[in-house]
Amino acid sequence: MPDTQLAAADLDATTNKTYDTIIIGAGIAGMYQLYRLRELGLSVRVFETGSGVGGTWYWNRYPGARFDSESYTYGYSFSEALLEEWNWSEHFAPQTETLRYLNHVADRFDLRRNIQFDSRVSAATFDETARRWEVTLDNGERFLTRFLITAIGPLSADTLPRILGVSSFRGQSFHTYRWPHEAVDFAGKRVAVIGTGATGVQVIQTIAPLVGQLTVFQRTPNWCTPLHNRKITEEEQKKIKAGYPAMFELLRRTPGCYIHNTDPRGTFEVTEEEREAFWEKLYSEPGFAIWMANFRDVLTDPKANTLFSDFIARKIRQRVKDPKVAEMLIPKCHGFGTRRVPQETHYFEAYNLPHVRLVDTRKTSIERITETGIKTSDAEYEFDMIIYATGFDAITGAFDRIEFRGTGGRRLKDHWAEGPKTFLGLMSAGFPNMLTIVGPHNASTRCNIPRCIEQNVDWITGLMRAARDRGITRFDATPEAETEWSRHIEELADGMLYTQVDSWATGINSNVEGKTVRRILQYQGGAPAYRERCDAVAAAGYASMVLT
Ligand code: NA7
Repeated sequence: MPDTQLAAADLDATTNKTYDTIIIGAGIAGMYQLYRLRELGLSVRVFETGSGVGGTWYWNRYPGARFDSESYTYGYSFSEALLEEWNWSEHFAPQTETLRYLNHVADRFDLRRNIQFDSRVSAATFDETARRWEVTLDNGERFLTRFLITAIGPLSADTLPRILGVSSFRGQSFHTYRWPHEAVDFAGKRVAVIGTGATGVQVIQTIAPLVGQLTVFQRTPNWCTPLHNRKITEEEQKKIKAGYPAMFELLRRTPGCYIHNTDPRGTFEVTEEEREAFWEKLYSEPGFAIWMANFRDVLTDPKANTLFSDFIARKIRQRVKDPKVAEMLIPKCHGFGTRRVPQETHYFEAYNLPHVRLVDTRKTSIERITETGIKTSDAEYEFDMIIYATGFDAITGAFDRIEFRGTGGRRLKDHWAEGPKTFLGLMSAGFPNMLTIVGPHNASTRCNIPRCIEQNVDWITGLMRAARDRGITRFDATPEAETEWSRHIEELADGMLYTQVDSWATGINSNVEGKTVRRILQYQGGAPAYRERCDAVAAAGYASMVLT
């Protein structure tokens, strides 16, 4: 690759743009990775598309955006002082508070001096001879680095619907991920929301009381359950702080690093009365208990899953006054928990408001966005605002948007064309010196994500330390290790009901060319088993990798 070598020499001679490590992304993962690598004494540069830190929490400023994980389980665990000084105000904090927290972390650990904001990485090419990456920003600036770490997020490649006329609408329109920094006024407005995933649910329940008229365009209903959020009292605050060590120890043992753990009983091992009482209790509990602490077979045994789905359907019928609307809101094509469970606060009651209406786009499809609103197969609606809560090209989409080229100029996008191929979800054979925090095949996308981010980062930091101490200038996963890990990922997902359902977790996105085939993108063995596998590789001197 003579061009690259020439370019590298040129950069070396004329600029001061060579680093030990470049990190792409200054969200929760990139910030923590930066902190750890600086401790090792490495020169590090972080490139961040946004104008501030926070990633997900920087971008998603839509009304109602908040945690579904208990706030105190979500914050970083690496600094006792940070844990001690930060007070979460609610059990499930809103986006504004989380962004404030991440800014506090950036200030406290003086992270900004190594972060270059407003800088989108467009390409990264491995130079085989020099054993390093050349990283290009979309303004053409180039940098060299021995190691490249992606911290680009699993849900950061937002997608607008592929509907005719999206750009022709003359009113206000927003994708939830690209929400403006300025306040948006809803008073008296005729508003459309397209999409009823976890994001759409948060938006709808929040703006329903504020708007003049709300029309929700729903293609697939989801099994939403109550969040039961509330303020943290002073007494609770003290208990949370005193309980941090025990809580983090618990989080290390649960499959998804949540404070909820699967109930060891099977659905049919208890009497009907016990079952109903247990499910009533779960329905009244905060957060994901209902998803994560349910009977052990609810997500694997179709009969158990149907029975529990019927329980939730009854709740929806009780809460939505119009029986026809209630039926529209009850999923018919997938069982509870086989897609991400949106957590709601008075979501179903929003549909009892006289100015809120629900349109089923499977019955009356959206034909086009017009200058003044939305035209479906049976009506034309006028709106002042359209909100696209239409989700993301998940997990691999952010990788596809950067031109990664490994050995022999091979594109990562091509290497992953039939689905991701990775070792530990942290690297891909033929892409040496590159590590993917929260990458595909990694436990983190089925996890209380900062917990798995910390695991990913700590493991990578161990590898970076070994590289520094042993003078390693190149590492790569072997193709055999990659094949074995990718097979392991498939095996773990075998028998899981979610693999039979279309969702972002199975790689489906109707708005992206080619994302129509379900794939196994996530590690399903649980975070503790994943951690053990990673630790074993490190303990064996990075077995299954070639280090030179
Ligand atoms: P999701 O969960 O992918 O939801 C996107 C929603 O948008 C979903 O209801 C889609 O319907 C709908 N959608 C997408 N394209 C269209 C078109 N063209 N027409 C009609 N409806 C459409 O994304 P979210 O942002 O809600 O959540 C992502 C994750 O962020 C979430 O799981 C949390 O972990 C945080 P579909 O279901 O595809 O029929």
